[in-house]
Amino acid sequence: MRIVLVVPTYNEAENIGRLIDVLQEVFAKDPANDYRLLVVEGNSPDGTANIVKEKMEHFTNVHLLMEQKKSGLGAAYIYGFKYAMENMAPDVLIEMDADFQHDPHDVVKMVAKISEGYDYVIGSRFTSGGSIPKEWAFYRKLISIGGNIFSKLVLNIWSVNDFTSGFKASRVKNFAEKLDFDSVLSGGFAYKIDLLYKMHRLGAKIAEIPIAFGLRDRGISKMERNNFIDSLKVVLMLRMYENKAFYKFVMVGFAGLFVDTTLFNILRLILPASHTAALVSGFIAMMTTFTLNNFWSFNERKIESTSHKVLGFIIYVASSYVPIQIRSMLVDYATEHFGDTFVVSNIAFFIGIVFGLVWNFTVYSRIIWRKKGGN
Ligand SMILES: Nc1nc2c(ncn2[C@@H]2O[C@H](COP(=O)(O)OP(=O)(O)OP(=O)(O)O)[C@@H](O)[C@H]2O)c(=O)[nH]1
Ligand SMILES: [Mg+2]
Repeated sequence: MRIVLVVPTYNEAENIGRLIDVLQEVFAKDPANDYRLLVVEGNSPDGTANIVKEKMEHFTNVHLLMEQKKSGLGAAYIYGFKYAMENMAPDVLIEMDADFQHDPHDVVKMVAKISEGYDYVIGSRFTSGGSIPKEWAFYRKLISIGGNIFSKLVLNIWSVNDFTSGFKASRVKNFAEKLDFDSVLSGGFAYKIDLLYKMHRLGAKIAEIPIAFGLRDRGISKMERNNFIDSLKVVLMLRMYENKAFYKFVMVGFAGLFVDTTLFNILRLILPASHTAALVSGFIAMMTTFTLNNFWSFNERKIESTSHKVLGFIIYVASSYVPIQIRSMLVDYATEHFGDTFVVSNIAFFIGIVFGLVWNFTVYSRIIWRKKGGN
């Protein structure tokens, strides 16, 4: 496989030369694969680029991509990924920092995981065996650990423990090549969460390998002060986009109601008994909403095969019955205890509807149209 390591640098003159040397030793240990290094240089004033150029005279697998100016970590990586995919024909893209916080020797382990069949390998600080520097200030530990738990809960991705690791390998075919880089929500640090989310959505098989995240070896940190807020914003925005399916599902519900009442009133005139009309219109309305949900609300997770559609529809009908039954029990209970008035029965009815919305959406999004790729 051809592996391209993308390493962004800004004022890493003290680290980059040594990193290139160490990487060459690492690459030599895995001769079955063809490793290339692409340095994305933020036009550092400290001469980082010159050191890279010197190394390029000795090592033909080192490439330099110059940015006009420093424009953030996410921007640098995306520039590098795009360039690599357009010009270097990679099978695997690896992202790694230049300051030795990521152990270059772990690169080979990541590539081995990709060879095993994983599509996205995360060097994880929060999986068993991984670690963050004990020297970090309490608040940095808190933000890092808390932020990861928060991301996991809000984004509902249970197979990942480290959402902000900067050490990752991505399979290009079917995955990195399909990433929509233009819609990445952050040019800074939080691009990591966004790309991870997108890979997960693409159905990538994800593996974490434990890494000990060190202290930066030399040079100064470029960590932006707003990383935390930026990340929080990205996590919440991703979740909101996810909820687009929910708004569509509610609209489909209204369409269903419309079909149901219209058909009922037409059929009532044609069919001998009104209850038959109600049954038929209800069934057709359900088929309509099922189809609309399949092709619109959950279009990214569309059910294609007929057998799966039939099975999906059976679950759909069965599960839709649950909130209807509960709603009727609620109305019963409320009217018995608080009086059979318009207000009481309608409040109970409304609570039942809200429960039904949550119930149905949960069953639809978690069971019938569940995401591919686990979780
Ligand atoms: N091209 C480019 N590289 C950057 C930019 N910001 C950071 N980098 C590089 O990206 C990598 C990660 O940045 P760091 O400053 O180490 O961030 P960090 O690891 O979160 O923080 P520390 O723990 O303090 O090192 C390093 O190799 C930096 O040189 C940027 O705006 N442009
Ligand atoms: Mg660093």
